[in-house]
Amino acid sequence: MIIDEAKITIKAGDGGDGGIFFRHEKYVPKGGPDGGDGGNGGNVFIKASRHIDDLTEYVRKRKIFAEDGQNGMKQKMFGKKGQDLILNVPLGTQVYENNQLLFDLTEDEKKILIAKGGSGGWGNCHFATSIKQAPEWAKEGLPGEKKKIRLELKMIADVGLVGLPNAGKSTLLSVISNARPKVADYPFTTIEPNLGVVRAENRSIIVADIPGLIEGASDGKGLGTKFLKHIERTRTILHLVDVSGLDPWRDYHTVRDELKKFSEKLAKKPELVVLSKIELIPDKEIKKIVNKFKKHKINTILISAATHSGIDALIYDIIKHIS
Ligand SMILES: Nc1nc2c(ncn2[C@@H]2O[C@H](COP(=O)(O)OP(=O)(O)OP(=O)(O)O)[C@@H](O)[C@H]2O)c(=O)[nH]1
Ligand SMILES: [Mg+2]
Repeated sequence: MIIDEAKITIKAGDGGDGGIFFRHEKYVPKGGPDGGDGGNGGNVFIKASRHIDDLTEYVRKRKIFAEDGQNGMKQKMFGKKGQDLILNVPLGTQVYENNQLLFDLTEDEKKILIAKGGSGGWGNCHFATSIKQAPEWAKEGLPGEKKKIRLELKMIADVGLVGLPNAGKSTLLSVISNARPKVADYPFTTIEPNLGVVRAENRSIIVADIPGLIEGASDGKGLGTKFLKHIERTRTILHLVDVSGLDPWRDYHTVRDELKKFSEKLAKKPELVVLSKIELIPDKEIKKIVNKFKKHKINTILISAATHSGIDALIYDIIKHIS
């Protein structure tokens, strides 16, 4: 299962306290102050990596603390700095605090500072004055930042497949990409999103296959619309309509309505309409369906994943569309 959300508490390290020490010299009971500074606390960073698939790690480990800085020592020795922590997260992770988006990690290897370590306090060696030559105080280290954050993974695919259950989305993904999703003759075969990479014309295009939508999905029917968030950031929607269904034109609108209800932004995305399973019905019938779409100024692409008819042309269209 893909874990696409995690709530964690992170805390940067506290700064070490400044040291209070005095030089020990022969015949001088209390030499000058020589307490060193405390070390800074370790910072917490978040780093995006395309080699990480999901947020599982942060569901198991909910509290993450960076190391504290050590206290200052005698002979003006600095306390050791606390070690920084780097949390590796999948590419496409968003970081929220109090439901406000802080960072959107869409760039591989990008590293952001999420909690700053506290500064170490000054040792008493800084506080000697001509009047007070043996100060018995130093500064305490400052606390490290603490935050409760929510990590949310939003995949970044180029193309998102949508359609009713059984439209043939997963079959198409298995034909055009390296992915081998489960395919079967019943609705909701796909219950988790699948990603596949299509390689063509020296390009790699990431295609996301998500569970089918049904009427009322936005009210929670079927598997609901929660998976649509995974294709909110794709450049193009590929809308698959099964021509062997009772009323493909209506099926098309059922899905469109759910997309609109989910988000205007998603509904406004460029869409390629693909009529699938064309080997199942006579050409005459297909022509009628194509004309119906055409009347409403919607161009369609015809394919059969079973016979591979139209597949190369479809891949070409996808490349043209996202270039
Ligand atoms: N005849 C024919 N059958 C197809 C074609 N493409 C897919 N199918 C069949 O249609 C059924 C559903 O295919 P899937 O790829 O699982 O459909 P899906 O859209 O991913 O369905 P969900 O995951 O349930 O949303 C399977 O039995 C496929 O074998 C096609 O081009 N021709
Ligand atoms: Mg499927």
